[in-house]
Amino acid sequence: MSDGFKSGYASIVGRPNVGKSTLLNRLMAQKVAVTSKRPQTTRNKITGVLHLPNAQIILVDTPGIHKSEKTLNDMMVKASLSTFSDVDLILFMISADRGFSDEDEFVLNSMRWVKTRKFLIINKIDLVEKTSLLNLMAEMSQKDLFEEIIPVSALKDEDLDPLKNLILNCLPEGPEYFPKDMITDCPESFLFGEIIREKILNLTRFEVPHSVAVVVEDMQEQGNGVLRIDATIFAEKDSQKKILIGEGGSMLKTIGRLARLELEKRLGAKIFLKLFVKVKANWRDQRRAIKEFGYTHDSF
Ligand SMILES: Nc1nc2c(ncn2[C@@H]2O[C@H](COP(=O)(O)OP(=O)(O)OP(=O)(O)O)[C@@H](O)[C@H]2O)c(=O)[nH]1
Ligand SMILES: [Mg+2]
Repeated sequence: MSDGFKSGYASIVGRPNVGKSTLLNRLMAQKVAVTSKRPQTTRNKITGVLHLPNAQIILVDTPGIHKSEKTLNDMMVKASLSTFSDVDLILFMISADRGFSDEDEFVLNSMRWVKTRKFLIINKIDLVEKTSLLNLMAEMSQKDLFEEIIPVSALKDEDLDPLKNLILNCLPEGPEYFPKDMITDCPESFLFGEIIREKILNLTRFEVPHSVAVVVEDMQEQGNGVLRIDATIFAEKDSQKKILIGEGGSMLKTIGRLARLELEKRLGAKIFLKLFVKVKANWRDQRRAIKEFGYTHDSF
């Protein structure tokens, strides 16, 4: 351990859609987790390692905590709850435009008795008037649970250094847990699958976004500088498969083109993206399929 080096874990938790993954990406200054306007976008714990001159902040983005009957959702929520006592700091996020809702209360109750230090992040302040923000801050300070209440716009704020510094102040002296070139512990293939899934979340509606899993099956350099990626999109029903393929294959083409462009930009290489669509009935209720698709959880 080098002298005075600080390191530790901070997990970002809250109900779905408050902007947790958006904040992770902004703090990291790069895309580590996918985001979308749909609730329940994130399905795993996603780690982002922020390397600072004399410190390492390990940020853990988590699935939105919510009530649901599905095994997948149950597993997602367990993944979030499991971070509470493993981290040095909990960043509990709510969104200013929705105020403190019953769903937020549900999350808050799940962490109320956890001893870990807690900050409240009020996100999306770009969407509200100053007076309603001040009222919300006053309401939340009455809960007497948070060391800090920090209003931000994860989407619009230019400077998140004040938040970084507050997090840093909470971290103990500790080792460099991750090597300097490591920014996440997610395998590259998983992130590529997520980028494809993100396009599907943006392009489809109703049950389709939630029913989809994407698995990168193979990645091969093709010699001519082209990287070939084979990925399978799993849906739960034939009707969903039809929507994902679209008329004359048009939807699948759009998904493929948007994902390929983003992957090419990210890797600075030409990509040949081959997408397949398959049906795996009720996979969200099958522990084995959930694991196979990469949505694992330690104690699950
Ligand atoms: N206006 C505004 N929108 C935001 C802000 N932060 C996030 N969003 C939007 O809110 C939506 C949800 O963002 P995500 O980051 O995917 O939310 P999340 O909390 O990770 O959601 P789950 O993974 O489903 O739990 C996206 O459309 C974001 O662009 C913000 O500061 N202002
Ligand atoms: Mg998310």
